[in-house]
Amino acid sequence: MLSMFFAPETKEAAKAAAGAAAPVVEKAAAAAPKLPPLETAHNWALPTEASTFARSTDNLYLFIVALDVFFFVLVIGAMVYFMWKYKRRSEDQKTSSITHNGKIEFLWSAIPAVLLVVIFAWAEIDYLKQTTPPADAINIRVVGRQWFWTVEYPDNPGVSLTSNVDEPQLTMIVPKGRPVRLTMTSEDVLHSFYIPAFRIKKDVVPGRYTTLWFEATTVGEFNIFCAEYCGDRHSSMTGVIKVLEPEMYEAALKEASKLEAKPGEAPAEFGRRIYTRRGCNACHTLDGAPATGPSWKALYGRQETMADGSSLTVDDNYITESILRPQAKIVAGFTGAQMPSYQGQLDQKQIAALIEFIKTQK
Ligand code: HEC
Ligand SMILES: [Cu+2]
Repeated sequence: MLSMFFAPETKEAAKAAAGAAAPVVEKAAAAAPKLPPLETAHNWALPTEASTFARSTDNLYLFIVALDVFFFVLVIGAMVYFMWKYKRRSEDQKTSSITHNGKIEFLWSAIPAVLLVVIFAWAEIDYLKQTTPPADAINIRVVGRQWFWTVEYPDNPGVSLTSNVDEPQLTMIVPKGRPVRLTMTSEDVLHSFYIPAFRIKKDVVPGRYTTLWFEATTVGEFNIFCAEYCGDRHSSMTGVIKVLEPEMYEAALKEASKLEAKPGEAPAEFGRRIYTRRGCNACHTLDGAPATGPSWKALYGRQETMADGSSLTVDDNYITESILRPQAKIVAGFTGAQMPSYQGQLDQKQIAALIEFIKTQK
């Protein structure tokens, strides 16, 4: 688990080790932002404080640590002192009869009780703040899937960002100094949405909506993690949240979710970018190994057997249908419910580029 604190280094090492075996990952890495380091703000080795909740959460945490240290020294110190003071001095020394001391017993019950109430009240005040999003918060929807996040902005229709299982990539953009409210759900198993620098974390549950809110205070890039073990590639369910000055927010949002062919870019190359940017690679490999979905190796033109026993030749129409209405025909050996529909999320040009990319996977 410690390795997450050294994410950038281990990523580099992993990439070097993987070598030429992962050409797609190499390509994606050039465009994708690196996982930002979990810099420490001070000597307590806590992550950067980048939201309005961070300081008060840390203060409470440090208060509890300080109490622990104080009582540890007090109790262990008293024990060592009494061991020395009441050591048996001779063979025939007898222990005097012990009764009790009401005053001391009262104090060692009352003082911890008061301290516990202080901790409870402090935590409860913070908790209430953290569970009541302000009415003017920006709404963002988050969907967790094995093993990526999809982030959509209802106030900016069509803006959709996806994290990536092979490389951390830009997953969410928010303005500094404005409250943001997340409405979250899962399409498969339990996940947990976690931004350490903001000190927020909440379970993302299938069939239910959970909410979370925050206000970012620092411009920069911070990690998003999944904090609930959710299967094989749970540890790569990471993303990057970017905090911007408010005046740059809307434009950056449009720019980041724009997925258009660059001038002079071959359709297959553009298709490769969509494959990683939209998270198809979470379920479809290129090396022939089946994952959650069938591999795309030698997919185009092959005879595919469906779950109902029929068979067909994979062509442009079938691929388009698989992307827009995945439930229409289910490949034998796979579950229909797992592939999300990209109806309204991928346009004709993007689908054509995906088809061109699939054709190149011989
Ligand atoms: C959450 C996992 C998941 C993601 C993400 C996903 N798929 Fe799929 N996909 C599946 C599964 C499972 C199947 C097989 C079941 C079926 O046919 O619906 C499948 C089937 C397909 C097929 C038919 C493959 C065959 O062998 O006949 C195509 C084409 C396809 N997906 C394209 C895409 C594209 C393009 C994307 C990204 C924009 C994508 N998928 C993202 C899970 C996924
Ligand atoms: Cu997860």
